[in-house]
Amino acid sequence: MHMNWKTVKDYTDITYKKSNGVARIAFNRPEVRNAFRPKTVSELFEAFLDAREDPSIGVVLFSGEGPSPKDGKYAFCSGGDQNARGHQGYVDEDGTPRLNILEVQRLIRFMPKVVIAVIPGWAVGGGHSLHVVCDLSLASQEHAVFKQTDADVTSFDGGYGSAYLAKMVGQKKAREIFFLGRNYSAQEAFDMGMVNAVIPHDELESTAYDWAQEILEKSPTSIKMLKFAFNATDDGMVGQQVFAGEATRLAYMTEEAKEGRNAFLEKRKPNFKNIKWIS
Ligand code: S0N
Repeated sequence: MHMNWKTVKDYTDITYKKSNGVARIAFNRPEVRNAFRPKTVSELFEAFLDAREDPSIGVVLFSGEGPSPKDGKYAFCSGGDQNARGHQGYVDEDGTPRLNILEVQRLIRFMPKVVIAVIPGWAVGGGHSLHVVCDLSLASQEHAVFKQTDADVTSFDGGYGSAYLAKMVGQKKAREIFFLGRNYSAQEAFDMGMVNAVIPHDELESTAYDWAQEILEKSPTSIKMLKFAFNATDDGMVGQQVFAGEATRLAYMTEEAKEGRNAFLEKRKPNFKNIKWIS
């Protein structure tokens, strides 16, 4: 299907567009390898929230604009902007230190829609963790590079970025990625199981869009329940809560739910006698 992107809102640090059931959110600071500062994170949060709340959207593509006007290199994201980093976090325009990228991670993790990381270049530090938390990852064959610098800059994503990564690539490999901080190509990332496909750079965006359209042909309730089921095993009580919330929504659609509600409103005892105990 033809990509017919329409800009949702003009931001300074990101771009945000929609087309045929797909939202595309991308970092737009290519001159610093798409590092995020507090303003970037606020904009990301607002855009992801909008995509989550829009019932016409089923898939979100998460990428990075580029190439850099300075040297022509591509990036998904190089993590927290080290120029904005103060003693207590990343300092916003009001001087308040923030550590809010984890809220974006949770939005991605818990939204009932598929989020695909579309990785045109560097995925580094907190940027690496963002691709890990996405449901799927597609990487540029020529330009994508994966790297964890957390241990170089005294930073550590002890949540999804590391522990969930280990579920994906295995404990030994995840520890190697963090402890040595080496560069890994798209093919190496694919071979260790943290990337779904390696795509020629010129076809990356259209392939991601095609994957999104393929997903949009599936049953939305199935996709949503499957995502939350995949999550639940690693997310403890919160995973159970999110899965159970959707199960409650399904229960609301039954005849017995109507009887329970009507009985309360009509101030009578509910009559569930006609409801079968199906096994
Ligand atoms: C990405 C790298 C490997 C690219 O190397 P390359 O291609 O040689 O380019 P450079 O010449 O190094 O960079 C080009 C220009 O871009 C600037 N730049 C790059 N990355 C950053 C950055 N992260 N912050 C600020 N500027 C950046 C360069 O300075 C250069 O600019 P000029 O042209 O002016 O010299 C390489 O650049 C690299 O290693 N970058 C740093 C990667 C890094 O260490 N990132 C931070 C890791 N930590 C986090 O992400 C924190 C995570 C986090 O936020 C968090 C964690 C836990 C709990 C909460 C939080 C939270 O904040 O919420």
